[in-house]
Amino acid sequence: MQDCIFCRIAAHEITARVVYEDDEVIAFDDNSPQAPVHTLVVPKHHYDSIIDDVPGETLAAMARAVRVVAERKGLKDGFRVITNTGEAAGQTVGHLHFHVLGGKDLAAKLI
Ligand code: IU
Repeated sequence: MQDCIFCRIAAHEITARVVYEDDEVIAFDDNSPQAPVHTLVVPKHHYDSIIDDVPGETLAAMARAVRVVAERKGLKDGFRVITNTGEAAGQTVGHLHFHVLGGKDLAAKLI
């Protein structure tokens, strides 16, 4: 989708700090980090959110990318993965993405 910012990042039309990339997904640092590590895992194909018709292969590729991001960011003590779904949940970019958050103690509260 030409007007989708994450499609444009995936196509390298817009610069981002890429942490990991393969044929299916790209992972890059959030430009407004909410934790010391805040990386987004994004499928290259456009899906609106997790409740779009997302193939299992794509979800598996995203899960693999989460693991690589955690390794590359040194998140050995744990981290959080979230995907906001819909405006009421705070989804501001309408392209499926997982937030990988870590680098500080997240155990005290869920959100
Ligand atoms: P959300 O769950 O849809 O609200 O998450 C969108 C995230 O994308 C949010 O954390 C933004 O800071 C982040 N982001 C970005 O990293 N680069 C961008 O160009 C834009 C948003 I627009």
